[in-house]
Amino acid sequence: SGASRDDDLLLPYSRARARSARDCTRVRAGSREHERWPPSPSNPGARGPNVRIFVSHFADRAVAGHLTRAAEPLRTFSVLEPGGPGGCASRRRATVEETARAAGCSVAQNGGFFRMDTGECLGNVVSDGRRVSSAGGLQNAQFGIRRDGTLVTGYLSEEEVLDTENPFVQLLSGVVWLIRNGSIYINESQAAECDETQETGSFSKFVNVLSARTAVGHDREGQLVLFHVDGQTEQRGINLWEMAEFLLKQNVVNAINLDGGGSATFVLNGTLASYPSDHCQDNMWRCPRHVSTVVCVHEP
Ligand code: M6P
Repeated sequence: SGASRDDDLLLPYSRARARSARDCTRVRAGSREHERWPPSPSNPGARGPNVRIFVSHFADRAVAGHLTRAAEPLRTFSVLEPGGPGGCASRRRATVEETARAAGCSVAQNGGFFRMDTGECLGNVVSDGRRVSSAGGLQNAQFGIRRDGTLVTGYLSEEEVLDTENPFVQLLSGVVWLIRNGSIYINESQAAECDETQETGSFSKFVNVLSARTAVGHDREGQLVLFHVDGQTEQRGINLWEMAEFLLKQNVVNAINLDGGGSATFVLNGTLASYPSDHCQDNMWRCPRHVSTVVCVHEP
């Protein structure tokens, strides 16, 4: 939709309210709001990722999850296509375990959003230097690493995604920039982002509903941070405000929300280590969903 805010004011109330998508305008050129974090000095003695398990109270609910930190993200973090290279082109879907085992990830979670009916990877995907999916300028929260190790979080025009001087080596798209430079940025995200990238419902339902959630970002030391909590849409889990507040307390400086709900999956050394909410064919059991891209922590 090309309608501007001012146009909205001229529309009859019902028509303005009926618009399902906000700001799904393509930004091809120029600069959009984002944050850059300089690469931290390399530390050859650094060990593998630090994985912490928590069962924490959010309001009165106990919710279980994982917080992972990894040093030297340029050398230890990859965005992976579903089932390996070529997965986005072939609209493949795979479990996080399948994708993570093949790539040797010590920690892996589901990553970007995808179309549940077609398997299409949504948004930007740069996987180990290969650009395999494009947002086409649609505005959603991005997280990426440029060739020199700079961590980039926020909004990017298509021109900025395609930069060749210091290109992205890893990049993926979420929905909602949770934390910008140490402050919660959810209201601003709701005004700025295209909400057709998520299929949960209205943008405010997507933000406020209890669900399983995942996120990616970085802390004040320039370490990569992965976050995961178990849940079940509308019954268990946390909303985006609760996730952002948790991450702020963990010294996270910038973070974006990745796919959640039945897609939320945490895999440790190739083995499922979370309680996914998706049902198996037999409704009594839960099965890890076949998802799209994966965020992976691996050996340097
Ligand atoms: C479908 C099924 C269920 C799942 C539900 C919610 O009905 O796949 O098993 O629990 O979707 O999925 P989500 O939390 O991803 O919205």
